[in-house]
Amino acid sequence: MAIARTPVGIVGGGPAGLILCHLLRLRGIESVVLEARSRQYIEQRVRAGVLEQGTVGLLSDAGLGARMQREGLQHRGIHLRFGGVSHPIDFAALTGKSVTVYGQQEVVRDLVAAALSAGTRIEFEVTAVVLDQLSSTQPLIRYRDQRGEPQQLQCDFIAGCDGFHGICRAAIPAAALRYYEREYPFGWLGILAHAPPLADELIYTHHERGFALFSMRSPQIARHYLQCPPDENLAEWPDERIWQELERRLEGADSLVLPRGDIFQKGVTPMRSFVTEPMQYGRLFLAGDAAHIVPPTGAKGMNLAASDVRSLALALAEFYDSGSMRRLERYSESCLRRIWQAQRFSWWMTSMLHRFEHHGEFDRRVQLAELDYVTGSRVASAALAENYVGLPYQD
Ligand code: RFL
Ligand code: PHB
Repeated sequence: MAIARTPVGIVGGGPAGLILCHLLRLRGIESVVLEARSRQYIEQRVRAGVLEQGTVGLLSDAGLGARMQREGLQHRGIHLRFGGVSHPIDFAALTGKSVTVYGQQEVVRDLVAAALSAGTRIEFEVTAVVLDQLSSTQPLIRYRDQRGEPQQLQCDFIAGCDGFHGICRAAIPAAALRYYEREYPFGWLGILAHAPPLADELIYTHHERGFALFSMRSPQIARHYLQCPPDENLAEWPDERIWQELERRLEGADSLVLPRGDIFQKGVTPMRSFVTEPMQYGRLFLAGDAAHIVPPTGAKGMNLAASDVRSLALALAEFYDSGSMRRLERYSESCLRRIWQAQRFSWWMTSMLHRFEHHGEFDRRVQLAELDYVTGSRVASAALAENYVGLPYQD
């Protein structure tokens, strides 16, 4: 069996793992990324779309801004729609900040290109990944490489960036962790279509038939979502039914017309809130979806992955500069504060905008009163805006 060594072994080549690898390289710290899927697969996986201003700044400062500045769409706000009327929330006026729509797979593409051109090792299509000796100063990753050959990677630290279904969180003894979880009784059916976006800004729609979100990826590509049962069968959603349902949830006095086009991607995402505490065990540090999940209503998932690994890179840099573990020991605590803020915001947006089957008429009226307040009060709009554009980094 081949045995290799690296300062930081990174399990998972999603946004968390790849951004971490990039930030470490900028500080002269080598790492190896092990990814279960192929390069083509991760570069085409359709997921998040909204980057907070802080995430854009982090990526730009790390030299990854060129294509994002060119192709990303800067948004100065969103619309909340209910009772058939759209209400603008103007982030720029309320906070002086904006967000950028730039697909997660584009961020991943930029990161893979940067890593490979710098000669960083990303191993794709690894299997049978197992972590060992996590409490020692030289933890191990065992795995099989693309050819099925057994390999062993000895590290100073392991970053568990392998998403919600990965193996890293599960490698920690159950007694050492605590989970906090909420499942929602619905999911989102998402589509990509060759069609112009509905409007300049994203429209989050509360409707008695269920939530809908009208988003975009470019001036030619629309991204829309419909609230649906969590286990919805896509076969029951031919394109015509999707367009009709989107149109019904858009009905209103302003008679907005939804541009249609060829649907080229469809998927159903269940919704959950989930937090692991702490995000560390011995020399294993969890980051991104491996440690927490938010429902997509607040557009926080990829941004949290970026802020986790920003903290982890700073803490690892302090270790390699000075030998001090001080910042690494505080990693979990400092991330969790921001994570719980994002959890609260995502849960709140989800609760305010979706249809809940168990709701009676009273609950529905309260939901509408909340939407009325949020869109009618400058203070309440500003609180939404401040969270959506992203709370400031604490360190
Ligand atoms: P990822 O992206 O899941 O990456 C984990 C990587 O690890 C690999 N892997 C393994 N590799 C090696 N060995 C193993 N045993 C492995 N097991 C798994 C996987 O193949 C994968 O490449 O986690 P990461 O890096 O933490 O990034 C998190 C984000 O992907 C996620 O939070 C966002 O996509 C969530 N999200 C959104 N976030 C936002 O910030 N803004 C949004 O607008 C937004 N919209 C969304 C979303 C997620 C969605 N879905 C489908 C879940 C919209 C949707 C519909
Ligand atoms: C998206 O465009 O994919 C998107 C936008 C906003 C969200 C979630 C997803 O809250």
